[in-house]
Amino acid sequence: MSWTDLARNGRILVVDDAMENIQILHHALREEHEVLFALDGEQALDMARDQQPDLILLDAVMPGMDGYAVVAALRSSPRLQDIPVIFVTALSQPEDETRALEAGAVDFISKPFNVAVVRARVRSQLTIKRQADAMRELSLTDGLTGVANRRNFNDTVEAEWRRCARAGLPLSLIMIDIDHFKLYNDHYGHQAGDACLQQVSAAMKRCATRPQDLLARYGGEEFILLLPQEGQDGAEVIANRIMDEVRKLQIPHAASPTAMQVTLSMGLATAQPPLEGTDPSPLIRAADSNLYRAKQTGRNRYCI
Ligand code: GH3
Ligand code: MG
Ligand code: MG
Ligand code: MG
Repeated sequence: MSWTDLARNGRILVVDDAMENIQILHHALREEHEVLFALDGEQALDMARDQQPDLILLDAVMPGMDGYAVVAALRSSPRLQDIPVIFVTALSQPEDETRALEAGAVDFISKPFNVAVVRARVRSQLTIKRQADAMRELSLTDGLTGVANRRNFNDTVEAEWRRCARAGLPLSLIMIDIDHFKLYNDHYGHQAGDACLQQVSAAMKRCATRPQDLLARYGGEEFILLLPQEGQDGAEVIANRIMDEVRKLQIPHAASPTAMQVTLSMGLATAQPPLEGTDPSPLIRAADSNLYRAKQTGRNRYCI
């Protein structure tokens, strides 16, 4: 994608207590972007939460919650803190601008403004935002399989643990390891091994599709599936589904001493409410030791 393409088609939230100011900005931006608007600070925060805009153009002086308070609220919310904010305001003193930048705005435009300059600054901030989003996505994704990486899992499991603890919900984990994968590599070659990892992870991903489910590559040929709000029965259903899906792939494994095709071993562990403490690591250890038992007792199975 080119530099200019990156900057187009963003979703922009315009916040101003004067409708005519909103109309001017809407007119300036609507050809390239989707423009939403809010007439006060509270409405702006609600819109930001519901619509997740790529950029906010924010008036400073508004009755009730002013622009500075809106930026402060955005910056203190984990879900909203990465949305860039440009002040567009009749204020024009250096201290107004400094205060806005210190509060967390990325740019400051004084009224009256030049429309072409506003468009250009908007494009520039959208480009930076897209690049930051892409970097973040890369830093959380496993390069070979496209599933979450271990860092992503570690962050997510802690957040989900806290959420389930608060809501009185269970949380389950499935630790998954490919059987005799070293022999697979030795027999078919490392590239075939990579392709196998891709196929198996795609099949596993099809088995847990709720938005809160997270499949992560935990190590070389080891994966972990995070199932928030899922008790032991639900986790077993998903484990069986994964077994079926991978069996259906029918990936030949002529070197395996236990099966003619690629199989998995799994360890399941469930924390029932009330979830204690804030540390999911005992549950991860439990899933791991159940996986070890599945290996010890013949592979191609799950243990609870
Ligand atoms: P077990 O059934 O006990 O799990 O045996 P195993 O051979 O699967 O287990 P082991 O831990 O001995 O070997 C794991 C193998 O996975 C060794 C390593 O070369 C391979 N592996 C790890 N990461 C990758 C990868 O990214 N690509 C490929 N092709 N192989 C990998
Ligand atoms: Mg105003
Ligand atoms: Mg293995
Ligand atoms: Mg392993």
